[in-house]
Amino acid sequence: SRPLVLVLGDQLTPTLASLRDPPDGAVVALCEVAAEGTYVPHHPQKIALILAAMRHFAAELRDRGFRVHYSALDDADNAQGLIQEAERLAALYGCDEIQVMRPGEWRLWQAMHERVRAALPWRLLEDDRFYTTPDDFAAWARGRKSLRLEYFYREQRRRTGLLMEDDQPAGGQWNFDHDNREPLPESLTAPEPPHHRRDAVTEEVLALVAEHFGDHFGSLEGFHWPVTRRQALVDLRHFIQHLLPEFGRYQDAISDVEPFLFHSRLAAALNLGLLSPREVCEAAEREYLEGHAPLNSVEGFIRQILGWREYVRGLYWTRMPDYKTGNALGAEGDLPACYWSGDTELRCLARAIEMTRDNAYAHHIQRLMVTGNIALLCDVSPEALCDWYLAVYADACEWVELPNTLGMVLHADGGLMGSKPYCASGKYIDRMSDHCRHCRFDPKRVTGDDACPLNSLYWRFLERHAETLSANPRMKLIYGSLARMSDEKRSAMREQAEAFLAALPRSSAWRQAGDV
Ligand code: FAD
Ligand code: DLZ
Repeated sequence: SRPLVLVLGDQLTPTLASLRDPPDGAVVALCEVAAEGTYVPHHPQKIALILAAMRHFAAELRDRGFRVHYSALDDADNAQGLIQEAERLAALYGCDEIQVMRPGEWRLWQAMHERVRAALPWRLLEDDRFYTTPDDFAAWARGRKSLRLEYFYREQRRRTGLLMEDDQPAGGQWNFDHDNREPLPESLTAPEPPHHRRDAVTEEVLALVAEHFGDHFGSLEGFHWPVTRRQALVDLRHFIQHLLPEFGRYQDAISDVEPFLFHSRLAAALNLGLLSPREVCEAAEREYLEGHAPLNSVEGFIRQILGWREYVRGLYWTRMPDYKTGNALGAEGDLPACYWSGDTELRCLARAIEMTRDNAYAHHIQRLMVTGNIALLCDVSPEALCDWYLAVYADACEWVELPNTLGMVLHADGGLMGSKPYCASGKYIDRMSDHCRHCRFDPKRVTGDDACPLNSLYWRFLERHAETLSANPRMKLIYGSLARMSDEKRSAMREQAEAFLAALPRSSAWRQAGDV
């Protein structure tokens, strides 16, 4: 056979199933296409990362002896859609089938499936770069009433032997989360991330992206993403040596000035395939075994990759396409316009959005407890919020973005993923960050001009969803507090929240919101 092996922008791994034993006539194709750059208005840094990494990877494959066709974005004959471009190239090279591995998004998987029996057939291969396949997840989920991460994660620990001592978890516990909730001390600063050299290929891509996508939300200036495996390994080493020991302790902390804290920034390289989850988890485990990093950090980190990352992927592939239509709390609001402009008096929100604009990055707690929580409290619809998260982060790909946003943040899957919504008031932000000190609002006040809006929004949210949430055992305590409040207090809070929402400008379309 003479296949066209299509390698997608997030499949940049030389040991890919589709690249293992190519027949003599095989042509490997990587395709830059306009459709992938615009189906949501991706952050320019995200587009630049993917295109620069694709170009470097194509060169690497050529060095390894593959016959490679690279479609550049501004090639005159580029069909500008992945399916169309692959079929055009297959015809051009006289190929008799197109091979591709499972992509990262359902919409592409479906489009490929529709062509399995076409005259020029597509052959779809499983992506084996993860610890688990969707079939493994389906087998684990079969017959279970609840699909909690904790049980999935324990099974993966046993299966892989990571942080296991015989059949027991290292340190005698599966979970050290109670050690991982410290706010940042005032004097502590986190080490700067590595700045990689930009070669001519990367410079050319940055210019191309500035020209074609420069009007998207986000700045290109602070581009420091690793675009080759070698650069990704530098980031991994930096994390292991300088950040991992403190990763656990400050995992939930939020800072007004530090965008990255002790987080790894490795998600983008992992998702593109520049790093493998195995090498990253094993590198972290080694630090524990050699006594360089404490168990709470190493376990916390491995849980994110071996646990959460695999779990959300399994959920995505076994629940799509219905998963995407979930809206269990009936949220119908548009996105607050400040998610594009940064123009808000809420200091925590403004800083999370400014950091997102500057870095195509916000750490997990900013995504969950700031931009996520505020969207939840403002009734933002899953569709509007998911499109935003998919656009603005360098590591965003739907298989991981959707369960996190729709499930974890918005509770829109009815509790499949999380047993309760992560809703929080201004008190939480005040405890975990130093934002409130710089904010015009007072996190201790619920009503009045200078009251933090998150407080009244929080109680409004609980009131509004009492029917769905009050029976939840994990929310009994908080609904008890609500029940003990006087009617006057409750209606004053309600009015305060409704006035805030009525005055909140909203716009899902980033263009209308203007530049930050
Ligand atoms: P670290 O804090 O250093 O964590 C280590 C690694 O664990 C990450 O690199 C990532 O691979 C993995 N990880 C951590 N948390 C999660 C999680 N909840 N789900 C899956 N993997 C996880 N992650 C993405 O990779 N792409 C996304 O599009 C994405 N969208 C998100 C949207 C929302 C609303 C939320 C709440 C989370 C989202 N996450 C997403 C998960 C997580 O926030 C990011 O993986 C993390 O912030 C990336 O930064 P880091 O590499 O410094 O992570
Ligand atoms: C996000 C993205 C962008 C901006 N551009 C391309 C591209 O030109 N070619 C490509 O193959 N992939 C691109 N991607 C990633 C895809 O949108 C998509 O997420 C993955 O290919 C799914 O596996």
